[in-house]
Amino acid sequence: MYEEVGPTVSVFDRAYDDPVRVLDEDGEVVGDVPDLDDEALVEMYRHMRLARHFDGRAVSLQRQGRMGTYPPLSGQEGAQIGSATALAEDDWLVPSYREHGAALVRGLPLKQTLLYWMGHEAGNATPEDVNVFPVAVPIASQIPHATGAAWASKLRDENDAFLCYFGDGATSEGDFHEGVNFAGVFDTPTVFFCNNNQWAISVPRERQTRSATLAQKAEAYGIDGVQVDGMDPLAVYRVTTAALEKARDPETDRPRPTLIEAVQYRFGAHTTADDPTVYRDEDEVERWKAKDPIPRLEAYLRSEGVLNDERVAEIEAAVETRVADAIEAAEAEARPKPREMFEHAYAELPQELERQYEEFAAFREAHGDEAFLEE
Ligand SMILES: Cc1ncc(C[n+]2csc(CCOP(=O)(O)OP(=O)(O)O)c2C)c(N)n1
Repeated sequence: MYEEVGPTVSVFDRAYDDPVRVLDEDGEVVGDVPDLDDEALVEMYRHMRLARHFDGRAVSLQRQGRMGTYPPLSGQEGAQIGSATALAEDDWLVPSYREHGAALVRGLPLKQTLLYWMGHEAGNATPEDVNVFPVAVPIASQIPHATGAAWASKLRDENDAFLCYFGDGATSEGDFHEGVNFAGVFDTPTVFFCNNNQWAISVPRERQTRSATLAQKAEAYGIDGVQVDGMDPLAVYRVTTAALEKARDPETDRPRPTLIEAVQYRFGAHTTADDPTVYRDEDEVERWKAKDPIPRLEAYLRSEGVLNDERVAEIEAAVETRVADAIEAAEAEARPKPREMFEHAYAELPQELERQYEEFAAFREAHGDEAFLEE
């Protein structure tokens, strides 16, 4: 592979089907522990607990009719928090629609994520100082965006890296090929992070591609590809840190992109509009739940004397308060006006959207929708 990329190259110098691991399923050390101090490790654990609790509450809100469709992340906290923790302050995070955990590490307020899934256009307005791209629902569309933005950043000598997330299903899209190929040719500072959670809604990983691994797709683009145990947050941190360093690489002035395949599982439904019991067995879910990234990191931190019952209880209480406060703040916002659906994408509404709006307005009026008529 690429010899000039510096001391972290060893993490990429392995078979594509040999995932990098640091902790086993019981939290025992089986690989090189990354150089993180105790506070940073606790912060990682805190973020994972926060993401998990937020997720459970968000699903409940949707079930109670207090939120629209929501894509749960449980099971994927190790991949999200481990990778986002590796970002430097000025780096950029380019999410799909499930990266609520990664985004909170970057400082996106939980209220913002709630507003988005509650249907407020304001949920799309990322604060100026938060380097997170908007949610991308069209599968893989964010991949060429991440390549293009990274290329622009390189041309401006900004030395920032772009971490782009997508699922296993996204690797079958043309946008994946175009984005990663371009990155390889133009040496853009992009890290392509594939959350292989085994399912693209109801399509299993085996039906997605004949490739034995997704990591090996990197070979075709002339870049490094590496598999990591995506439910091992320390392994994910280690691999992403190495890839980001290689993406910035001011030493050689030659950034190189990387494709990371984080092998993991989504414990819940694809979204709250999906019922996974019709396409996957409970046994499979239970097998993966034994690899849960949260107890795994907790067991390690307890064995190192970094966490104890008291500290865990404190974190639990703080997490619950933070999520409750965010829900209260989001629900205090006035409900979005239906007209907002048609705004923001264009400075002036194109004729076709104007026609759709008129039709929609007539429908609402015919049904005596008072709230709508108040506008
Ligand atoms: C271009 C496009 N085609 C189809 C869809 C409908 N769709 C939404 S999610 C999804 C599956 C995505 O699976 P994957 O890429 O593995 O991501 P995951 O949600 O599992 O993280 C599909 C087909 C879409 N959003 N965009």
